[in-house]
Amino acid sequence: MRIDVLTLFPEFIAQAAGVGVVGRAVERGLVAVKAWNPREYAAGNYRRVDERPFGGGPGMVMLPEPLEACLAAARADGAMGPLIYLSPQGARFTQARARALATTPGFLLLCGRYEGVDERFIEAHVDEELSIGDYVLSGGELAAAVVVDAVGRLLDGALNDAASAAQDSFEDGLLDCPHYTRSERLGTAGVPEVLLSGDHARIARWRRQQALGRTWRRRPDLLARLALSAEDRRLLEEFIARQASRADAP
Ligand code: 9WO
Repeated sequence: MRIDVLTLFPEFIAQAAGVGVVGRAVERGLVAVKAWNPREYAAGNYRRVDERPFGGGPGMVMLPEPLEACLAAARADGAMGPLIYLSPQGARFTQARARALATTPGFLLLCGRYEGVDERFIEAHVDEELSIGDYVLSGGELAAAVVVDAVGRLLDGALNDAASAAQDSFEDGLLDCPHYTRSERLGTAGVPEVLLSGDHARIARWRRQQALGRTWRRRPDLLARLALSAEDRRLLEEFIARQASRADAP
């Protein structure tokens, strides 16, 4: 797959795609991440990429011409797939959207700066607008890095253990269960006894119950969208009953 990013800060994207699981996916040739700087396609000695908005007001707007030339260069180089603009006005980027993008040959990400991008460029060239959450950043680069990371780690062969991806939070619509490692005691806090039992079926049931219970407690909106199996409902009811009987239940 290839991901092409239009950004005034290409080194930001190179950093994000150079470390960890996604960095390894790049090394393994599973994904190529290429950044394109509209400034290199801007006219004149000053290479202006922004202008004052028509109608007045604070801030600046990204000029459409450098973006069009930059996009044309990326497409001519083989960039493929939809052009996605990262903005607070976009549809929410979800694990499901990450999963869908991971099955495609590629896509392009447009990072805005200043007050945003001239609307005519968006109408002419942008296929989709995505938001990673309800907050305003100083530019689209952090959001683009989030999309590159969430998609890159899903590519076949990116994670060393194929089972890891299947166990992710959200892959089954639930939050993750808690995890423990050495030491067996941390101050006065111990590890749940079941995890030391060696009984793998019991451990799997406990983890499933924790995932269900945490989702019920922290993200009831996620749980409401799921059709739980009879066994899941039993595990969740047991979790709820147990926490109701605990004086220290949070
Ligand atoms: C800047 C600004 C300056 C003066 C007056 C009004 C202003 N509005 C903005 C603004 O919203 N700038 C955005 C910065 C323009 C598009 C790129 N930027 C951005 C993307 N901020 N936050 C995102 C983003 C992207 C995806 N998900 C969440 C947030």
